[in-house]
Amino acid sequence: MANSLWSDFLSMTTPLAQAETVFQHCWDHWQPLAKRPDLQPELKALSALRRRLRARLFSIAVFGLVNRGKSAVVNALVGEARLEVGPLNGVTQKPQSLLWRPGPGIPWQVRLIDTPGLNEVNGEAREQLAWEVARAADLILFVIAGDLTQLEYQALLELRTLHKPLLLVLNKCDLYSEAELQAIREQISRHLGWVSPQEILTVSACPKPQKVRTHWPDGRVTLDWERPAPQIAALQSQIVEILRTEAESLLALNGLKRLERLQTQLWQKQWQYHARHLEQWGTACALGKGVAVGLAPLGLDLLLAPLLDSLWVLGLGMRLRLPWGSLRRALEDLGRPLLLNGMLLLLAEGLGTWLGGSWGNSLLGGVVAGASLYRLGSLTPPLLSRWVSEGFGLGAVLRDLVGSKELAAKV
Ligand SMILES: Nc1nc2c(ncn2[C@@H]2O[C@H](COP(=O)(O)OP(=O)(O)OP(=O)(O)O)[C@@H](O)[C@H]2O)c(=O)[nH]1
Ligand SMILES: [Mg+2]
Repeated sequence: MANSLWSDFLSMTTPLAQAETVFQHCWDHWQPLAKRPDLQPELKALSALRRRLRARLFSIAVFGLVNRGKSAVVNALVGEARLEVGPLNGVTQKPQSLLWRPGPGIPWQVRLIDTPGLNEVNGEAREQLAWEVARAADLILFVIAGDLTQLEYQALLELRTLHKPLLLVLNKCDLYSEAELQAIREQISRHLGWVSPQEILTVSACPKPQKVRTHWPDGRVTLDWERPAPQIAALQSQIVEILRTEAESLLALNGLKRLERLQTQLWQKQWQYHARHLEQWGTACALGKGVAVGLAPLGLDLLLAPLLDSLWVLGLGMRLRLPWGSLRRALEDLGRPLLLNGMLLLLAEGLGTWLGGSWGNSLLGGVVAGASLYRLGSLTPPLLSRWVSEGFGLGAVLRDLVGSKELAAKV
């Protein structure tokens, strides 16, 4: 699809509709290859991603070190003690998700994913799982329970590289006075440099039980331990605000970014699958071009060479079943190498004529023409996924989403 058509399309539709159209193009493209065993993992992931987008399922990962109250935060958000909470490190051993209805008028299904603590003893594999969840999530809640430790600081720096919206949740605020909380927030803000003290959300997901004295009508006085209600409103309203204003763009953006990664993997495999044939075909094309340019009359050979290079790009596209839109991008990317090929040919022919007249011209011209086509083939694999991204409209929609001001401020 031409660029102008894409921009018309982008201005008319919502981010999710755009993302769904791109997914549909990719899906239609890969469906004929659904039975290829080597593509199964990526095609399964593509199918799951498409289902999630269609279901409007927004994922929130709850992330942090052990014992910070991550599971308690999830319980407080859903309003029920659904996940196990406990004083020992490593209570949560694997990611667990709960569906959450955050309030009326929000058309999104929200999945809260609790993750194992990052620094659990001998928990490297579980930490890995937690990172995978964070990478797949649309929003990350990073739970802390006091001033930042070195590990938390490093994890936050790493999370920032995912370019996802992140809410910093300071839990267990019942253990601190208002002045202490303010001091902690200011200290964290100073250390991080990219979050203001007001942006750090203070909550108490599972406050410490307190002694409650009850005076009964018969004059008895009893003393009981009672757990105060969780204080989670600040976090809840912030999430609802994000869901109201940005969920659609975030869902589309995250889905498309993951699609882009899948596409790269799929095209790498596709290239490997065809590598032997492509190699043989590339060599035959290079030889054919060399002979044709060598035999063509002077002048005509200079026109023939770029024409044959372009035909080679077209042939490659047809062999790999590239979408038509990607050929335009391919020719754009290969513009410089094509120009360089032309200049090298001109030089070689000049040198050949000087050294050996018309025979020298044909011989040297033919060799350089063949070698330059061969070189084009070696430039192609790393560029393939970019060409296809453009062909499916993925690149244009991603640029549009990342360029949108409100989102750029968040991610
Ligand atoms: N005082 C206080 N304690 C809390 C609060 N939230 C959680 N806790 C306590 O902190 C401990 C750890 O809570 P969890 O929710 O299990 O912590 P977690 O981060 O999920 O821990 P792992 O699953 O081990 O990584 C429990 O004993 C909770 O009762 C809170 O707001 N205030
Ligand atoms: Mg837990």
